[in-house]
Amino acid sequence: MSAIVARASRRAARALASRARPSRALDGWARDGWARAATATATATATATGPTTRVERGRASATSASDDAAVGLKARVAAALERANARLRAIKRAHGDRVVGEVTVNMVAGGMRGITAMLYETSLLDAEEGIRFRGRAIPELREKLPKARGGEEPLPEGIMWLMLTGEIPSEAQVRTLSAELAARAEVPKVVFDALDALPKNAHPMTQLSVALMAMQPESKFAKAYQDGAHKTTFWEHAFEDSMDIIARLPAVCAAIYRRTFKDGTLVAADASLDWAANFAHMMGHDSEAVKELMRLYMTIHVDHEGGNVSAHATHLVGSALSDPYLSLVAGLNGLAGPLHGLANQEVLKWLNETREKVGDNATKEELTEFVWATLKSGRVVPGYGHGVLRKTDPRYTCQREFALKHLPDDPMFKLVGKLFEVVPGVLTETGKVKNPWPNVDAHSGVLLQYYGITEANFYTVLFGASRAIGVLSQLTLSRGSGYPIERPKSVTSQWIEEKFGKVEA
Ligand code: NMX
Ligand code: MLT
Repeated sequence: MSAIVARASRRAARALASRARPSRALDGWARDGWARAATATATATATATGPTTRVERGRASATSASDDAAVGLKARVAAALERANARLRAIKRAHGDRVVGEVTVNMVAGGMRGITAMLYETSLLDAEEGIRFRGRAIPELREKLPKARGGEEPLPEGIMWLMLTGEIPSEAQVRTLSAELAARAEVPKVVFDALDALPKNAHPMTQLSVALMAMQPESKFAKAYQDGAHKTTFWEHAFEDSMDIIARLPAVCAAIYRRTFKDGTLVAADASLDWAANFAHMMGHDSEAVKELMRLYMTIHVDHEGGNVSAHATHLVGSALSDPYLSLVAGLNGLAGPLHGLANQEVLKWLNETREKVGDNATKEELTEFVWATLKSGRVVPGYGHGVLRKTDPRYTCQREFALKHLPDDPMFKLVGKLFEVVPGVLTETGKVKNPWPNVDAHSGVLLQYYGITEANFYTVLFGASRAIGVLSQLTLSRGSGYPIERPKSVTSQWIEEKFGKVEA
């Protein structure tokens, strides 16, 4: 196995060497970052070829990772998996027969809400406090994860590293990862051909799905499986596919953006930039402010434990050993639903509708009336409510903090703030909404539109690019821990009556 890691590191080093001369002038961060990344990758190669067993490599990694990027991500994942698997075996031995919870008929008939039924390591959602990534809440991560030089928001590469390894990466490790992603970023031509075959008005999420499917024939996981790979190596192939997909997403998504909403000309990648900044750049949005927003946006949307539709769908499909391309597309197609990720586009449309109807200086009474009108027309209030959360989403709160700092006078931001004062009251008054507070989608569009990304139909693609990092990280870990095919039991309504008694309709 160490040979595989070593091969991967050598490949990355070669790719880095060939790409380490971006045509545009590099700023200090980038020049520094590239030089250090190339050195780090070379060192990773040496480290990975050294120890012969997984355990030895894990130990060697543990000593050097603290001070440098000397150990590449794949070797750190190997070491983390080894620890995690030993722990999981011990947990099963000690607690395997313990009861986690009870399942009522209402839970079975109610979208499985409240049923704890899945292992998912990258993040955990608390109904009151919100999401924690490997035990760490968003404010802590905003402080501790590495940032771009001069930037204040975390780099999404950092949270990816954290989710895959459980470790906060050093700056050097994150720069190594940025560089490795840049080295893998070339998108095959077939993707653009597939996009060109679609009508221009195909929804951007449909385009994303098709683009990823066009890349699927390149799956290293699928090929390795067909070539008879041993199951203990599955995670390595899943990791390779995941890295390729994440690396290519900025170019793919930017192409979708520019062909759907701009003149169709593509902006070349700037390999000196970090992943999120390059994403903004390829979309054609080059200000430092947009790059900072993209870093924050891509960090906070990555993961929301395992039960949400996109994570669960990816996890489920992956459990059949469908490759990461097939699995991710399943998840993204779920994200494209209006009760899930598409809610961010719905929010912006609804805010525009609100503004048109009641203007910028609406009173609370006028806004209350408008919210009731939305409900009475049989629609939901987008951006409010949640299947698990019972308080304001901390992802909403951190976007509000960003807005207070960068766009305090934006009329749309003010409208979002005013709605926060009336929507929870109205939803509570309905007597049925379990969580009347805003979720992540209530805020994201307002930040994007402020910086000129006004095309609401594109917003879920941005969510999807970020979510890919989370669900593919877990997919890699799931294969590394040998999770079985997922297959819960379903029952018929007749089965329920036969078990608990016949009822009169
Ligand atoms: N507006 C109107 N009605 C709502 C809302 C809302 N924002 N939230 C919940 N309800 C209704 C829900 O439709 C259900 O009605 P009924 O019994 O008539 O079917 C009732 O309240 C009970 O639902 P809950 O148990 O509170 O919520 P549930 O867990 O079923 O659904 C959501 C969670 C997120 C799907 C729901 O709150 C919703 O539709 N919100 C609006 C869409 C949205 O913002 N989605 C994004 C979620 C975050 N994300 O990115 O995925
Ligand atoms: C998410 O980010 O996936 C959403 O908040 C939905 C969820 O957690 O169910």
